[in-house]
Amino acid sequence: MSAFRVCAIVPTYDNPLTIRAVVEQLVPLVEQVLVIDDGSAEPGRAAVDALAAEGLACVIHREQNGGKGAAVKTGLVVADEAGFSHALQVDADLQHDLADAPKLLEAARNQPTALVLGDPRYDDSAPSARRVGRRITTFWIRMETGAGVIGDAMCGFRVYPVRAALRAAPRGDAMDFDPEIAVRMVWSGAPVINIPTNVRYLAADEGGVSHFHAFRDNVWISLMHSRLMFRKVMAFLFGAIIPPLRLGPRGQS
Ligand SMILES: Nc1nc2c(ncn2[C@@H]2O[C@H](COP(=O)(O)OP(=O)(O)OP(=O)(O)O)[C@@H](O)[C@H]2O)c(=O)[nH]1
Ligand SMILES: [Mg+2]
Repeated sequence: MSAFRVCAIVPTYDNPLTIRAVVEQLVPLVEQVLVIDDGSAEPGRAAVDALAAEGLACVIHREQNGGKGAAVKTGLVVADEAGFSHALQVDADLQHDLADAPKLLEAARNQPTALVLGDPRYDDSAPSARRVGRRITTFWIRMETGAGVIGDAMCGFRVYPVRAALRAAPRGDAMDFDPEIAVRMVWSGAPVINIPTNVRYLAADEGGVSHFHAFRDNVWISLMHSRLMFRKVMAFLFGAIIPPLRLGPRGQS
């Protein structure tokens, strides 16, 4: 593999109160911070433009909101074009404990082919509906990858080897992206390293904002698991005669 060069990818959709603190903490840790603005309204857009003007981040605007997954995919393509071998993905809502970022990066440096996943530890601020949703996803992930491989597939704090992430070619553009890319990378043979990390939910007056739509996003996530399970069952039944895994970018498998 080429030299270890790491950037951060921060997808953001309307995080005007928290994006600066996230970027400022990332600047000393990575070579470049890529902020992917996913069609934010004016306050969020102004906040990221200020970061670009100060040279703290490279900001890419998606003019239309496309979903978290679409934003991260944009970031992965830009990271690859810029020659980064690895990308640290971080949400823009200050939920992640960036004091743990050096641990994730160290794990990636030691095992460059690995997918390094934050394994969240929630405090009392976590809404119970989100805990339940994550337990359901964890059940499906175990069916798809086996137990003990992926600690938590939903956590948006992780390090990708960029090329392997692009080759995994997940279809999901919304909140289904995080679990789907993790499963597909495991199927492609990437080792997984799970690193415990605290996650907190900020109050609204601190800038805490979630765009997670309990109904819409859980429907997308369920459809994604159905697709993956169908593919897994087909691979199990007919693996010898159909290619069980997507091996290249979409359209090239
Ligand atoms: N929900 C959502 N988030 C987006 C979108 N585009 C980019 N993002 C960013 O993706 C990250 C995660 O979004 P959140 O809404 O916090 O989703 P989450 O962390 O899974 O959900 P919570 O656990 O409720 O916080 C944030 O940095 C968002 O700004 C989008 O279209 N929808
Ligand atoms: Mg969040």
